[in-house]
Amino acid sequence: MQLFSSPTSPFVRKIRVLIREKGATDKVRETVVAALSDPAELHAANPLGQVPALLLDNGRQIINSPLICQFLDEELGGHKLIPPFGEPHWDDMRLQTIGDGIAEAAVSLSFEGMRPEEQRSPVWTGRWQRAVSRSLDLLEEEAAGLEGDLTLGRIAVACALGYLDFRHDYLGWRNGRPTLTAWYEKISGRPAFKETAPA
Ligand SMILES: N[C@@H](CCC(=O)N[C@@H](CS)C(=O)NCC(=O)O)C(=O)O
Repeated sequence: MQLFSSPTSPFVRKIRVLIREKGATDKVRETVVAALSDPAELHAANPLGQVPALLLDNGRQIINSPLICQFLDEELGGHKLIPPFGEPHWDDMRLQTIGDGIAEAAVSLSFEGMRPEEQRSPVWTGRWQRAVSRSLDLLEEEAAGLEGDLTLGRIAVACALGYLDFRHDYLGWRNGRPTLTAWYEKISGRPAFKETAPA
C-alpha cells in the first residue's frame, strides 16, 4: 500500500507515528507529494487533493486521517492504538477530534499566511486562533486524562502541538499550560515522534 505524504502535515504525522509505533514501516510505501501543486498521482488517490491519502494495492482509496488510522490499526496488526468500543473508545475519538481540530485551525492559519497581506481575513484569523486557544485550555484542564498508554487521540494531540511549535511558535501555546507542556515533553521524546518531527 502507498501513503501519499508530506513531511510537515500534522495529519500525515499521525499516520507515520502510528505505523512506527506498530513497527510496520516495511508495510507502507511513502510517497511525498506537494498537495498544493495538485499532482495527478495524489488526485488519483484522493479526489479532495489532500494528504494523507492511502492507496491500496487493489486500487481502493482510504482517505481522511482518522479513517486511515482506523484502517491501519486493524490492518497492520500488532498493539492496538484505538481503544475498543465503549466509553474509552469515544473519549479517545473525541480527543482525536480536538487534536485534529487544533491542527485544522493551525493549517488554515498557515495557508492564510501564504496569501498577500491585503487578502488575509482578520475575522477568520481571530476565529482560528481563538478555537486553538480554547481547545488548548480544555486540554490543560483535562491533562491528567492524557496520561496512560499511547492511543490515537493522544497521538493526534501531540501532532497538533508539534505543528504549533513548527509553524506558529508566536502563539506561545505553552504559556499558562504547564501540565500540557510537561505531558508533551514526555510524549514527544518517543522515537516515533522524534523520527517524524516536521523539519
Ligand atoms: N481532514 C483531513 C485534513 C487533511 C489536510 O488538511 N491536509 C492538508 C495538508 S496538512 C492538505 O493536503 N491540504 C491541501 C488542500 O486542502 O488543498 C485529514 O484528517 O486527513
